[in-house]
Amino acid sequence: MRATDLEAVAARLDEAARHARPIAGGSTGLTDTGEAYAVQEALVARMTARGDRITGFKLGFTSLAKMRQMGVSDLIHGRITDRMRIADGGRYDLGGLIHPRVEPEIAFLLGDTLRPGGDPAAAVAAVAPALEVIDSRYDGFVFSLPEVIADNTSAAGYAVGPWSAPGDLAGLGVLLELDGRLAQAGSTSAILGHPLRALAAAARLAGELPAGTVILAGAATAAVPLPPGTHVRATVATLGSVQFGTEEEPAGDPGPRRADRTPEGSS
Ligand code: 0L1
Ligand code: MG
Repeated sequence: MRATDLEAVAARLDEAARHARPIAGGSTGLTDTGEAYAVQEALVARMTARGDRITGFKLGFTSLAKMRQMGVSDLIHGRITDRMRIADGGRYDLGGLIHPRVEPEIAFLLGDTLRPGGDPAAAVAAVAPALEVIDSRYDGFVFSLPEVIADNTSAAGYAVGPWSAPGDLAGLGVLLELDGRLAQAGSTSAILGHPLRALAAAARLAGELPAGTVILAGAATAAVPLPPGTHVRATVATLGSVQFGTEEEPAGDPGPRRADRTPEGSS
């Protein structure tokens, strides 16, 4: 595809997100993952031009549960920004989202530059339980692999719980609860066999990630729909919990959806 066509796909996805109006999967003409990442870059550039600050990197489809749920078999990656951040214990307004889902994850905080082929454990300063909200900009979460890559891997929101010094992360139990009821249960081993492997993959895919980057390692379970008026909590054994409550959707036109998120560090 020509550069102008890739930019046009980025513009369509951006408008879909800002006005909560999904587009049809299969309508982008994307068939190549390299071109899809070029669209993602253009999409993220639109966000940063509006004032978003990139805070981290996310991996998707790192677990069999997620691959099966979405019918794909490749690891993908995207960007998270300060306006996607949800305060632990806070409220999260779903207004302006299309059809949000939530999934439990592990977050890493880099204390040192993470380089391809480097020792991922040595670069990690801290680890935390995390929740990711995904909100595909495609109708019904139906898309091809290049299309979900172009859509910044459905990134919409993320919450990070208390940071701990990194310990043994193998085989830790992961629970996702909605209003105190178990929605999903899994293990950190579902993330590529060990969450540190996700870090190695992130370094390979990103090239180099600087100290201070937050990395979402990917979901330990399938994602579940996130309704308004819900208390959601993820618990990872030994790491603790992260939680937030969702607000009722406001009536009427939701308007631009990224403009009203809490910037990182301000809550
Ligand atoms: O696992 C992820 O965070 C990537 C999600 C992309 C696919 C989806 O929308 O489920
Ligand atoms: Mg995820």
